[in-house]
Amino acid sequence: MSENEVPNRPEAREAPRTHRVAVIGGDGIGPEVLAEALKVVSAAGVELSTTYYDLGADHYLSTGEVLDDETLARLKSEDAILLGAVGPPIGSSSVPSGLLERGLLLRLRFELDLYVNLRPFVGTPGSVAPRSDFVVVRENTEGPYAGEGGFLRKGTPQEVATQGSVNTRHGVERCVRFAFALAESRPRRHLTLVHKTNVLQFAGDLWSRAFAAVAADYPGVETSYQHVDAACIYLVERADRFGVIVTDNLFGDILTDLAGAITGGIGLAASANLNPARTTPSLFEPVHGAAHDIAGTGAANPLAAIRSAAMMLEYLNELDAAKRIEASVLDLQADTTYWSNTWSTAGVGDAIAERV
Ligand code: GGG
Repeated sequence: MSENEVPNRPEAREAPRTHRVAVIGGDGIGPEVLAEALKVVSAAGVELSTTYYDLGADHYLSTGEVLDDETLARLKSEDAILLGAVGPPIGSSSVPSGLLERGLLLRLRFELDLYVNLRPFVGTPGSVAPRSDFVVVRENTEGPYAGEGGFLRKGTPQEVATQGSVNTRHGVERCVRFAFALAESRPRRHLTLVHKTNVLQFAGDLWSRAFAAVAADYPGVETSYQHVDAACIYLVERADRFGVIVTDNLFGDILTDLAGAITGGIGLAASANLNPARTTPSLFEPVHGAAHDIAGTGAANPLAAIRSAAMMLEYLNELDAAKRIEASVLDLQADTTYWSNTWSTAGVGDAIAERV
């Protein structure tokens, strides 16, 4: 090769791969916050091959089905799933309560074995916990969400309702192991188990023993334990003490709404429903729900959806784009006018897209 010849580098590089992403806007503000998330992904230079899945309340009302097997099979063939929000307006008489959440969101978590629900929180200026930087690892396929229970003598004055909490050694241990590995990879190698072992003596005992057993494999990770009620107080008063929290499905659901509220608002809280073995697509969604009261008004904050999309890009190995989106979110939050509460959904999306 002569001195002036250009080496054949472009051909040597792998052609950029287009990621196949299922988009489930869902209900309420779901579709509008996802539109902003996808705008930002595109501005970050990542090409997605998106397929929109019309699922949620309207789909149920027109077809009588929440998620049919054929659609589930198509979803399983995607690289990742981006979901907005699921749930009918509160008090809706046309959709039975919880049908969509259980039939769509929980079914996807169970069928795709998305056993880790990862929810990162970084305190924003002016929030209750401005110096906090922690991650909650919520077990995502068991606990009271597994659907064990039923009614006896329903509709009579003597009726009984039971709701079991399913805790398998396999399910708990794999989630705890994920949390230890995550804690080990972070600068502050600290992991807190949150449960209610003093009262929930069976589930709590299994969680404690699984936690202790896995801890032996991670001598470099400092550990602690808190009852869930005490953890609520610590989150409000000293959230900067936490590094990684691992907890069961129900405690994790509740704690992460609180975590969102103390770090800048639920409109910022992102999540990844992960199958760490990658045998099925993982699912990314803002922690907030459908918020029907503000749907269509332009008042919904799309940052949680945008940050969830960044988590999806990280999962898809688009690390540079994911980092630029996260940095742009922090940059916008440093702009004092952002906190004036007058930004529209599209305005926030545009501001992030420009920065990215
Ligand atoms: N994007 C989150 C969403 O739609 N949440 C509705 C809900 O009720 N989720 C319950 C859960 O996360 O377990």
